[in-house]
Amino acid sequence: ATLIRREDYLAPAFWIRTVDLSFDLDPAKTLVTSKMQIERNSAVAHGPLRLHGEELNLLRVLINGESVSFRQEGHELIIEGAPDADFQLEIRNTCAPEKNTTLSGLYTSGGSFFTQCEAEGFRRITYFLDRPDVMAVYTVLLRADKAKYPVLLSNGNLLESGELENGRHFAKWHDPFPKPSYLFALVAGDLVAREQRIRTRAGKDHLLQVFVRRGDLEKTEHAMNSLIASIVWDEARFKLPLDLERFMVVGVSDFNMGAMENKGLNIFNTSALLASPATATDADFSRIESIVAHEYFHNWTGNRVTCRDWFQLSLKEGLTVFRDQEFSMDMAATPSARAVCRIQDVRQLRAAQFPEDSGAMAHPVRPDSYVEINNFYTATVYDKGSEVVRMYQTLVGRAGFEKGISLYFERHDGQAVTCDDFAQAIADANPGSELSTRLDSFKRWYSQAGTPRVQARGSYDAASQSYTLTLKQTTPATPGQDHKLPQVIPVALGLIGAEGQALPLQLQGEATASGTERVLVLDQAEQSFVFVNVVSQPVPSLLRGFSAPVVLDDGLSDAELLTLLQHDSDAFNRWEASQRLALNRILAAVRSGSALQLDDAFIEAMRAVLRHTELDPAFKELALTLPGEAYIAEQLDVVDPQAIHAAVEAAQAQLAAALRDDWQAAFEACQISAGYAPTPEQSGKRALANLALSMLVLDATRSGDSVWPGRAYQRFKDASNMTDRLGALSALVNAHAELAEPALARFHALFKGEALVIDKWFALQGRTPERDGKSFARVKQLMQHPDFTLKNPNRARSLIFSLCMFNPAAFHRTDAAGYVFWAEQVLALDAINPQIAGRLARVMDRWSVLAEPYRSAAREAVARVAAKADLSSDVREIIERALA
Ligand code: BAL
Ligand code: ZN
Repeated sequence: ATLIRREDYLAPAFWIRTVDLSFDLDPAKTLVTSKMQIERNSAVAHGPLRLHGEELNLLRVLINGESVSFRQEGHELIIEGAPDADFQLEIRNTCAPEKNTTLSGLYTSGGSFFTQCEAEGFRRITYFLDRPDVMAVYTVLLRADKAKYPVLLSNGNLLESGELENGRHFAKWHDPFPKPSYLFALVAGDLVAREQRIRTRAGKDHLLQVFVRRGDLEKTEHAMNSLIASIVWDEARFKLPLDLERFMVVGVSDFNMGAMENKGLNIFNTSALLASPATATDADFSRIESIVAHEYFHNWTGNRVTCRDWFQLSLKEGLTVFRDQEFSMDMAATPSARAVCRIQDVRQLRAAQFPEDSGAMAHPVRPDSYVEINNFYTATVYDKGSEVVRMYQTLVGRAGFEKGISLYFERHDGQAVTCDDFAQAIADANPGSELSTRLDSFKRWYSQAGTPRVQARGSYDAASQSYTLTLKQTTPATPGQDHKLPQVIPVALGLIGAEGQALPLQLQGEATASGTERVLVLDQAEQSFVFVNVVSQPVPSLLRGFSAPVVLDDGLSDAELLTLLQHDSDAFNRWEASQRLALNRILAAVRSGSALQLDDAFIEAMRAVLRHTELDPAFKELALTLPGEAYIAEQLDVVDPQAIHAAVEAAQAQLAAALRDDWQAAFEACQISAGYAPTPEQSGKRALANLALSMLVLDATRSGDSVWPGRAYQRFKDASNMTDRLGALSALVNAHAELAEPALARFHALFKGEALVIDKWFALQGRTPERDGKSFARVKQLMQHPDFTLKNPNRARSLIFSLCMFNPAAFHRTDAAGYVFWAEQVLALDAINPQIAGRLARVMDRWSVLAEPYRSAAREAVARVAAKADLSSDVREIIERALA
């Protein structure tokens, strides 16, 4: 495995302009013929033609119809004698789809054929210049047995289809848009489609289709609605229309990612596509909406303009995550529901990306090197990348950002470009803006890894009625980056007066105040801002809406946090105040090694939130949910997962007991009589009802009372939707109630044939809080369950990842059995599917911050994996970084 460096980028020596592919589909041996029109890149010195190919059986190579000499070296096919003039290269090879357990390239799932080509899967189908800057026009002929594979799909438009001899048939597809090979797709199988014809604003007609296995059709309505909403939104917000007559989406149950944006033929993990009220939760409905949107939005941000090389991955991913987050917020409609979206996105960023940025795999949004690109589809590239795009919008304003996007497409439509090109377009569209005047330093967000720390301290001078806010920033060292320069950090803020009122904001030197919220730009290591005409000592509300992906130390006291929780007009910071109040208490207990004892001030503040007559249930649920254990661990230099878990459990138990009557009132107030709809309003109520129920069952189980466990069991049995059913089941399981066992058995029996629901059944047990080693033991036992298999990524994730990533108290054991289990599963998965194994390997990114005895045992487990000679390059890279 070799290290690939961004600075070594070279344009390709050849361009492939068109490619005619024909497939004779057979699960054991598929024959692929590829005819490519190729020309030399005159800008590059002459050299051989080097094509990528992996796990292929080469049958013949012709140039302009004549045989030509070639050699194969590693994963390359090298042709020294390629002509200078344009030529046709014909390659014939076979591959073995049914043996392909990696789910990269062409593979079979449930008796149908599917492809996954991003990032480097196309080379597992045929020999090609498999790099995103080589864009070709594809024509694809598919031939297969008609009875087994009645549906034959590829990118673009259907040119013709018909019958062949021996019960076979064919379909020929043409995609008019030049595209990189990673966007190629084919599907062949016994599938059915939900169809919808639409006319867009531009007056064009389009056919939308969602293909799934028979029996799943009624679970596609939500995805279709989400697709239509995405099309409408992108036209309205960014003036980006659907550019194909036909847009297809296909579901597959064996899939490494959530979904894939192949041009005109998106392929989805069924978990990101199928939903019915009986089988999917509110969270599933909202995840499906955002993933359908995400893949659709890629049609412009990713497909029409793509990446020059894989180092630029965030060019399309960060931007497209930003777009899907904006879409979800716009769909949420009310200000409060928008804030809920934002809070959920930030919670996710802090739970996944912050730890990544402080661990062995820390890398910039635009990485400088990689061994295996699959390892860089990360929270940093996606979620921090999205925060970087959000900061552009914050700095140039919403209208300015939309102008920037227009200029980006004006300049680069049809091209493969870089993050620099994107930055330049946004800046050039906004001359004189806060962005364009400091573009070079802003771009440090692409090159510096690590989460910046911002310290904020205010001092009020009553005599001059001025308030001086001093901001300091530092970014910690990360692997390979010892010294960091200051970042450009937009700090949205307001000042809150003694009565909770928003104070007018006037900086020294300004003639008048301008509103009660504004954005300061911190771009030095230290800067002070002086506000004048401040009538009383204010409480600063900083980093509103989480205006930059940083860790903020504002030094606020409990009293000041309580003021924010009560009065801040920014819902994000109100929520943040609730989390900080909880976090301070949990951290104090963990640091001192003493048992956590919640104080009345905190409990009364939480009671006030729960009883509040104006706050939405969705907000209440978020504010009353304690910070996650991964986020708590992030705040500590030495991490004892058991101590963290004990403090969180104690806080939960005390909140459950102290607010018992309020939980009951909230539970009852959140009952819904209307039919199920996955709206923000209904799902907020269900979320709070489920939290309240879990608290009531927890408290009852501890005190030996059987009323609430009984009610939860009844609710579990009678539920009319999966959100309520799984909520009640989780309440019983997480509280280790006696009724948990019969409920689990009943749930399994009820949903035997529903793979996505059985995944939930495994996941719930994988995440059950540890009690006397029983949760860990149960996971090991479930590995033997007839429904368990390592081959299906969703199933492997539901049990193994749930334990290793989301159940710290069950995983981090003093006897190291969790780590031994992890090492075994990484190795077992690596033999089947290196991409999934690489993901699981990431669990040990932060082994070195663990307290003893966990630290030594974790290191030993990592070393045990490292000792295996034939690891995939995926796992090898992660493990070597962990040990570096
Ligand atoms: N491009 C890989 C899947 C996604 O981010 O949409
Ligand atoms: Zn994406």
